[in-house]
Amino acid sequence: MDSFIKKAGLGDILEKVQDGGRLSIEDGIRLFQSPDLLAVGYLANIVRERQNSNYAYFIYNQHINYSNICTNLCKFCAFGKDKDSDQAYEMRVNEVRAKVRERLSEPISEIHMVGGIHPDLPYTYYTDLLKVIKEERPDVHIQAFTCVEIAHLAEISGLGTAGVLEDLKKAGLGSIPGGGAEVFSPRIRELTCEKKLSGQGWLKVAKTAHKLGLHTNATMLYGHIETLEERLEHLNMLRQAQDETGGFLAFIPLAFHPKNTELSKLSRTSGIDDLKNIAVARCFLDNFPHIKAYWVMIGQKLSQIALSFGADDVDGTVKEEIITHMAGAETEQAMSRDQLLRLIKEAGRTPVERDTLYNVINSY
Ligand code: V47
Repeated sequence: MDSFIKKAGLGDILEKVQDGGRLSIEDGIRLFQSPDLLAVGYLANIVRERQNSNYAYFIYNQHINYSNICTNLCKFCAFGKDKDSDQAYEMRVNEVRAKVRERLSEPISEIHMVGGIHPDLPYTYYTDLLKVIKEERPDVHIQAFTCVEIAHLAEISGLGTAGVLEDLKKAGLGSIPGGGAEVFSPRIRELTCEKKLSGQGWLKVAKTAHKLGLHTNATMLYGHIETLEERLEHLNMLRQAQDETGGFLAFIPLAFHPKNTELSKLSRTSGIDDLKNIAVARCFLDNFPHIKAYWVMIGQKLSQIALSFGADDVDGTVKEEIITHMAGAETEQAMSRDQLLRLIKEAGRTPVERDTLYNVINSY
């Protein structure tokens, strides 16, 4: 096996991976540039196996997008709408309550809730959302509000980042999802999402959350106008932040979907790039416990294959995914537990139903 990696010109990276050494930015770029996908996947699989043995995780979760009204209007996003758009929506708190009630008979352990940066909803709206969810489902873990939303709430509440996180925690917030990271590079942000919180700002919110005992995830939106160097810089900043706090649970590469966005002339990502993003992230982010292959974005079939390319998690049942579907995703909007079990078992992994913090709910 090792000779096949050496033949691919990746012998030195294999040694680092086997010895638990740290990859450089240049190593990461070489992996992306390697024409030998199987060699890159083999390396990622070594790291995955060391970190997560043969387990592959999924969660029984529900997504709620409380509003798509957004002042940022990023060029890569088809979900966010101006307040005056006829496609704009905003759920009342009781509508969110009803969404939770609708599915009380299902064994949902996590509610994943994000929205846009709304120009005028008051801060109490957000704490009320958390409270009504907890009233309906006291045991559910609420993973809500990206670091970008948290920065907005810190501003409108006047509480500051740490203050607002403490307050949201009291109202029922359990952890923070990984969205809004996009690509940290100021060049990319300037060109695609100039109004959005900066990369440094995003990292500051995540690190503050970690210091208060709140776990967060991290994402990278790839496959638009970013360079390989910018991808690796992004991963490097995440790895440094994780060295400082240890608070990230999972990294999720997000495949750009161009339809209905201002970047609609770009093509969709290829299967090779999707797998490479997972594999390179697995090799490079040696201090991240989990790499998620989000089936909504890369499809059920590719997320199954990703379990041999560094991923150890496929997200979950999801239900009612809107953000990617507005941008042309052709995947289903939900998967059942049985479908997830089959997907994982057929990939040769042992399925584990987890909660948000990766505690085991059921193993199979
Ligand atoms: O923040 C926006 C991205 C994110 C597009 O933390 C797009 O476990 C692709 O972050 N094509 C939302 N991506 C989704 C997200 C997420 C999903 C599942 C699990 C977790 C987690 C996080 O989607 C946004 C943005 O970065 N996005 N537009 C698009 N056209």
